[in-house]
Amino acid sequence: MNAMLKLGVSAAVLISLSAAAIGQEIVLRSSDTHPDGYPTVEAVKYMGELLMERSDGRISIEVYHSAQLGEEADTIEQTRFGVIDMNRVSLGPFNNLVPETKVPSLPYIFRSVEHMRTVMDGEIGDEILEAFEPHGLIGLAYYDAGARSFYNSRVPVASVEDMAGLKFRVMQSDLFVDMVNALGADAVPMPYGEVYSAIQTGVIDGAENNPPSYESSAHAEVARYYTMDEHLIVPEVLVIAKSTWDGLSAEDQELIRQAAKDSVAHQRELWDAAEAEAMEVVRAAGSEIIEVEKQPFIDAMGPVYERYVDTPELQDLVARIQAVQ
Ligand code: BDP
Repeated sequence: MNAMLKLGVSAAVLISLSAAAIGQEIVLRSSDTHPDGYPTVEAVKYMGELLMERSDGRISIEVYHSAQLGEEADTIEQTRFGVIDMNRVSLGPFNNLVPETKVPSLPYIFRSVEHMRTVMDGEIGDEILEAFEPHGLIGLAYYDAGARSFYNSRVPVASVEDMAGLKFRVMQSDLFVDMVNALGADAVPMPYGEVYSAIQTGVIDGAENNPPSYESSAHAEVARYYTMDEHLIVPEVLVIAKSTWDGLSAEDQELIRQAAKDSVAHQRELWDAAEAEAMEVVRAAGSEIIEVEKQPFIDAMGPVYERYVDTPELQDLVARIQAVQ
């Protein structure tokens, strides 16, 4: 090695050492309500590995899974104020805060998971990500959450009529309360972590979620009738606090954005496998899976669309989503 080169190498080592010494290593704390091993948790960990590699060990992510940092409504607030750097949440709990998120949270807005992926991967998805910024958050990427269906502890619901009088927990969004009411049932908004004991003690009859959540939350143990009405295909979103973001260099922002995008394909692969596995597990454990005709459920949603798609901008967004092939 020639002398100049040696000098260059040792200077570089020195600079990176001193950067570490004065605390320029960036550790992003990220929240998730799901347990370790769940596809969203694993995807953010994977994103952290990509970042470590691409930043030569300078940027990392610590994932706090299993709601260690709190229930989603609270962690969203904490992320807005920069107490938590990153958060992986369903779009649903953002509905009251970011109006644009109501559209992909509408029942039956997507014809299939494939349709959802095409829409959210395109410019409509980007527009909705950008809508987070005025609320103190930067939207980084979407993950899959499959389709959500109703489950309960009392009756095998096989039609809209069977929903009458049942009490279902929904995520904390007015839109989902009205969705359940439109089906003739009662809605109880409640944090995810309280649902198991609420069903067990009979405070509610059931809830609604995708198969991996139905299984990993152990709700299947207390609510064995799972009706495949697939009313919501609402994606998950990964956000970062705007205050954290604004403290990063443009290069680091780009590294983070790209690593988030690059974790999506990995999450989807894990998702597809988790969904198939969850169905097997709950079936084997005694859940009754009930196939239903979806059209009457779709037809009942008219009033929800009328009420929530209430501005020309949201109407246009709905029309554009429906037009995507
Ligand atoms: C799961 C979502 C999670 C929500 C949960 C819920 O991944 O973000 O908190 O549903 O129903 O599918 O609250």
